[in-house]
Amino acid sequence: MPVVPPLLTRIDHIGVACRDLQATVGLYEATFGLKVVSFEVNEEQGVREAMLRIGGDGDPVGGDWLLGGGPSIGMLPGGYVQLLEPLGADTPVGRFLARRGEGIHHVGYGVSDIRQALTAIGGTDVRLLDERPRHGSMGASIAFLHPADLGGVLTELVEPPDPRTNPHPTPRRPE
Ligand code: KFV
Ligand code: CO
Repeated sequence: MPVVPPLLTRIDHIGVACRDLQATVGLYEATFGLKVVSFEVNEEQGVREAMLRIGGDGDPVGGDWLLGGGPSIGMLPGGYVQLLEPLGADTPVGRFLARRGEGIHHVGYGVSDIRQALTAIGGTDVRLLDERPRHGSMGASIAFLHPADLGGVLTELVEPPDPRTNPHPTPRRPE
């Protein structure tokens, strides 16, 4: 077996398909006390979406946890719940809702270099849905891998933006 260097740095987010974004945001806020850190419409992906930060009081750093001499940035606790409402029926999330109903749509994993990760994974039997990175939430670069090649799990790679150049007002990482 070839030795594969570790590509995934953390769980970035769980993508959840829903029919009514505002109602589902309200459910997550009321049930878990989560806070929305970003609302975006992504026309290319056909979604209206909200990111809710886990593991902090809306604080992208993750509260006091790091201050206790915890792990490196790549091992931050938390991550996000990404709530996804389709912009139309003929979109990935629209088709998913019609076929399967509401529920977990994909898992997003952090990578430190998405182009390098795509090159590495492109050399395996797992199909790339995106050969090149695309625009994702909060300034991230993202790319999807085919669920049929990964045990039925639609998988997203997420490279957070460089905080020095990220135009988004809500940083995903400590600066
Ligand atoms: N998970 C697992 N299987 C899925 C799936 C999912 N989310 N969506 C579809 N499938 C399966 C489906 O059950 C069917 O399997 C097959 O894929 C084709 O279904 O065994 P079966 O029954 O043949 P279709 O034709 O209904 O699906 P279609 O949408 O045309 O294509 C599926 C897929 C995965 C290729 C497509 O949805 C895709 O390219 N998705 C990547 C883009 C995406 O999902 N964007 C929305 C999220 S945007 C986001 O997360 C952002 C912006 N962000 O920053 O994080
Ligand atoms: Co996502």
